Amino acid sequence: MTVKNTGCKRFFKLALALMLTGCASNSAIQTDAPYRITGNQPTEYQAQTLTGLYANSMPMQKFIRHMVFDHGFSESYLNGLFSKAKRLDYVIRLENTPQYHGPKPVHPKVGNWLGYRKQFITEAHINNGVAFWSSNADAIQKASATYGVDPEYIVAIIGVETFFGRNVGKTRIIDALTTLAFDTQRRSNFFTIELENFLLMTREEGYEPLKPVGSWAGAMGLGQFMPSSFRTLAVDFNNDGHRNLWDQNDAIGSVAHYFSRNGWQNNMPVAEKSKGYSGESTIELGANKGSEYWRVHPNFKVIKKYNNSDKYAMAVHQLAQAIKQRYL
Ligand SMILES: [Ca+2]
Repeated sequence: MTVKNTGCKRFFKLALALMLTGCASNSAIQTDAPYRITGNQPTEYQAQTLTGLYANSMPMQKFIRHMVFDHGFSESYLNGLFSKAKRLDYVIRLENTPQYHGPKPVHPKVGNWLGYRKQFITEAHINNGVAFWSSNADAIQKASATYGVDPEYIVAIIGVETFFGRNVGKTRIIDALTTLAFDTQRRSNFFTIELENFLLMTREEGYEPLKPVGSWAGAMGLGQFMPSSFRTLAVDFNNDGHRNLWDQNDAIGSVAHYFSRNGWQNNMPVAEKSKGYSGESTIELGANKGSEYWRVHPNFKVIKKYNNSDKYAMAVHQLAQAIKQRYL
């Protein structure tokens, strides 16, 4: 869906580091719910006035008024909370870097398709995908059956997004979204709405609002859901009463739900290689010499709903096929 971006260089370095250390278990994956609070919003944020880095921000003041009048938040709570928000220079830099541009945050366009492919169709991704599938076989089978989504695509999305939960991002979501909403121009409306959804999410789900971390663009958990998608599409798949996208089971169910709601057709083709351009359903991927042509099916467009890039969708497709071949 969603959006994310942690920056592929860092991703690649992490993947490389994991390969070198031979880490093939799921031990690095955080599966508990460290961000949850119980009861209502934390009271320690109460403040009469807005202080900190956003003390003089007119858009911030306007946003707080909106949250108070339209969603019934307490003004002193929001003053206290946003007095602790940080403006992150690296987030501004990433947002203003042309290679990250798109209707939503997307993966950076690193080189051509073959260069992009190399980052995700790796032995480490395939082996760790098989391991992730094996250790979550029941949840993946149940999600596939419940939502009618081929299991290998659930696994591959989580692999491409976060290397199976090992790279869920370290940026505080409230800082990322506050910075993007009030200190950047291009997609400030989009991110203001996501910040609104984030606050609603923390209230609805009982999350401590300064705790959740994720990508620089505000995407969370193993499937990197933006707050608006979290609210509408995340599911409590392990039936513990909470939606927690940092939990493997909930993430697996939520990714399958996302695909289902966006029109996935179970057991139907996604893409096949074509000799040349053959009509509207053909995509062209730039390779070293010439181009690759692929005939794509409706399911390919469903993957693009997750991240609006042909390269992204093709990487998910090829990783899914490679993992399936080794798993079965
Ligand atoms: Ca749950």
